[in-house]
Amino acid sequence: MTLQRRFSVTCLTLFSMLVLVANVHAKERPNVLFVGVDDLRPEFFCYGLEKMVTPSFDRLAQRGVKFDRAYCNIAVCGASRASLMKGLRPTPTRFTSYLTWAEKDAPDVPSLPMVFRQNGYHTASNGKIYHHSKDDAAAWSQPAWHPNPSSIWWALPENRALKSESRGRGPVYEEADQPDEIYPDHKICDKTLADLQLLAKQDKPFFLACGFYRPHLPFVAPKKYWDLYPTDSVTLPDNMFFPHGLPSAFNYTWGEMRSYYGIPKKGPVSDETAVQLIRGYYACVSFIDAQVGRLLDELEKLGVADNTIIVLWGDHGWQLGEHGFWCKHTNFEVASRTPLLVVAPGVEGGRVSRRLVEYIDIYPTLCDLAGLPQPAHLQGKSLSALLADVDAEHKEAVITRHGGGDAVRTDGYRYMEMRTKKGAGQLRGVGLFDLDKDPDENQNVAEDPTYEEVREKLKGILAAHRDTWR
Ligand SMILES: [Ca+2]
Repeated sequence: MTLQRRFSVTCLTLFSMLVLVANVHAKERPNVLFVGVDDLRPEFFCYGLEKMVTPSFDRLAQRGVKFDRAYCNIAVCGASRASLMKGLRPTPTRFTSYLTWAEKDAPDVPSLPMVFRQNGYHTASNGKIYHHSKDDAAAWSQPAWHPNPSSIWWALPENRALKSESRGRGPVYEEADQPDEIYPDHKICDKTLADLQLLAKQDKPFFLACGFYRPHLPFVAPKKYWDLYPTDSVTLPDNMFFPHGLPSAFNYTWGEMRSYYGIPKKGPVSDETAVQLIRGYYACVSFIDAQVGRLLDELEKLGVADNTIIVLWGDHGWQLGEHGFWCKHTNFEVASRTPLLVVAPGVEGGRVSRRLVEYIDIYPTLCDLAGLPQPAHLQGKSLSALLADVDAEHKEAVITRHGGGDAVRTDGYRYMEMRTKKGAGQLRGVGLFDLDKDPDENQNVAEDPTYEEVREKLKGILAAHRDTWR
């Protein structure tokens, strides 16, 4: 063998060893299963709601840390998702509506999946992660996948006909004795299972995002899930009224649901309809829970469960009749509080954190858990200290905004302002709730002199936050 040939062979061997080491190192890095569920408020058995049949969400809570007080940063789909995925807060001009494009509102900073892709991960997205299917396309190693647009939404022909006759958005709910397999969320789960089977064999770690459509309206789920919640088991909230003493600037007309067939254009829904809507929401939650169960089973079957981080998030809360409201789009507790479950290698399961956390904290947390550097632009704070010690210090307040409203939520209070110019203009009204005495936010105490000191402190936190918009 010539010297040159021997040198080449040596280099090749060294290169092969380096690749091998790199692959072993890459493979040792944890995978990520990133599960988003549209419009999912923490309506689970493990969040203390005993009527809920949510064994898979509860299984995640047993395997990981349940965040009891997690909040979205804006209670509307597209904007909340863009904020979470970019790790940036919404402002009056950035991440403002359900039509938000993350790549247009924050073009200069990498998204969460982009950072994983840049660090050697295979990244993939199935179902609803961003509002727009083509948003942030460069972040994915394979094209983002969605069910066929003609895929079934309502199963019953008469309900599909109502939609095709252009009566608004179609029926608001459907209880049909049909198999899970025909619905888009089951298909999203199937595609994710197929990806898991391929990706588990690869040398690279994966970041696999799976976004489910339900329990977003319309509340369409197979009958067997409706049967879990008989009509006589459902109770209406006891605060189906606008909070006492709160300025009318905070009123909300939930136009999203009124655009569905069967919902009045003005005024409240009947109690009978309210019960059916709540049953439908619960049925959708249990339907999605069943899909999440299939994902967890597959991770175990493939032998990758112990090396896979799992994050389960909604994108905001939902008003199920509280305050006389339906849908999201407000800054009340029910619209901004969200589920957040985190499972990760080395993190002891079955624990609960009561610390206030925000969805912008998810991005830096995943960077930490995977050992990736946090990009400089991030505005959230990693939850890694809380995953080690659920009582660790985190943050004094979380901030949620929507439209003209901004709200700060501390351990014991929620302070809200409503302003003109999408929150940047003149003050239209102030709300303050004492959450120890009034956890359902039924009595505004902003004008009560007893609370003057609290109100001024929270007003200051919000003013300082507003300064960051400039
Ligand atoms: Ca949503």
